[in-house]
Amino acid sequence: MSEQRETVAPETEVESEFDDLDVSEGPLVGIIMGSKSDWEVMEKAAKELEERGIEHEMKVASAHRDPEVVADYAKNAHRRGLKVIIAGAGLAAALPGVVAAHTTLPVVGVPLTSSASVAGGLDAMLAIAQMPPGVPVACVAVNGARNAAILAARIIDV
Ligand code: RP5
Repeated sequence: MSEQRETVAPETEVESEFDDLDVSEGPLVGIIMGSKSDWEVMEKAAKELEERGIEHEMKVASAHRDPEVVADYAKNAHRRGLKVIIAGAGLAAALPGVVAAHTTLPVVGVPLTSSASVAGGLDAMLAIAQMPPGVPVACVAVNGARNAAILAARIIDV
């Protein structure tokens, strides 16, 4: 009679290791912006999330200046436990749309004014709102970072 050995499928071992991982402790909302010059306005989103006790993170990366960084961030966001991404940018504000192109997570875009803005940020607002069918981005008011955070909180229902 052959020796009986308990065998565990490799998939099962991996799955049980994942069972021990607590992703609930990581950030739920990612706040990304195109430039350090956006920080002052985008901080209002962080403050709102802070007050609501919602874990979040902030990152500066430009869709035009750091395209690979932005793509990697968006591609890994779901796996890292993020539920919503808030993306703020000014001028030709491609950032929210590029993030949305690389993730199925909901993306809230914040059009920002900057020193070179046209019509007080209308350039950024149109760039964010006028997404092609199939790649949605929610768009709040120009400099509406706080509303973006409130919307993110409602999306994740906390
Ligand atoms: C955008 O260009 C940024 O989001 C920022 O609002 C604007 C100006 O950037 P800086 O020249 O101040 O870095 O990409």
